[in-house]
Amino acid sequence: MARNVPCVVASNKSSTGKSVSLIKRIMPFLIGGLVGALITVGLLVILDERNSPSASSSEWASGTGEHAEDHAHHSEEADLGPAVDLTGQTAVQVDIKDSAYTRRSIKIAKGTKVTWTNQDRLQHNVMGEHADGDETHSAPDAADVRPDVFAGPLLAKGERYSFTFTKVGSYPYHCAPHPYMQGAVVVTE
Ligand SMILES: [Cu+2]
Repeated sequence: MARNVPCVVASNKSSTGKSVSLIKRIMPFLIGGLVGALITVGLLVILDERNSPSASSSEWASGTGEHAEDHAHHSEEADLGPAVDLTGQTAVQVDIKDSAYTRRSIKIAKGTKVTWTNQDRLQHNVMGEHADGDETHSAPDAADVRPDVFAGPLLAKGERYSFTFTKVGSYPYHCAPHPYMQGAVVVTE
């Protein structure tokens, strides 16, 4: 019995010794984890602080976003270059090549028929500006194409779409699956 007590103590000691050494072993991980957590929290706070002003500035920007879009629009229109004057012709051709309309901006006389021909393997279409037209969307089915609506079907290589412009005005257009493809038709008397 007398031996048991020190034995128990010894075993206690050894177990506390073990748990102490366990803590010693774990401590670096605990500290590491704690430091990691603190760094993470710190980063989150910094990111949050960065986000909140940018969120409010983006809100502010979205207030002026329309202006920004306007500018983008103007610059896009400027990018189309000066309209090629084709007012002397009654039928006009525009090729679609390398995902672009070859004559991006044309000026025609009222009643002129414009024909777009796709030279790309990629399918393209031609359709007048509309809501959400700056996002990728589907082109009208060939069966739904109407002669009085400026919206053509997807064209395979070599296929063409024609539209006769009967009203004076400016007709910006784009490609449904590739809205960055843009062009314009200006119709004069
Ligand atoms: Cu396209």
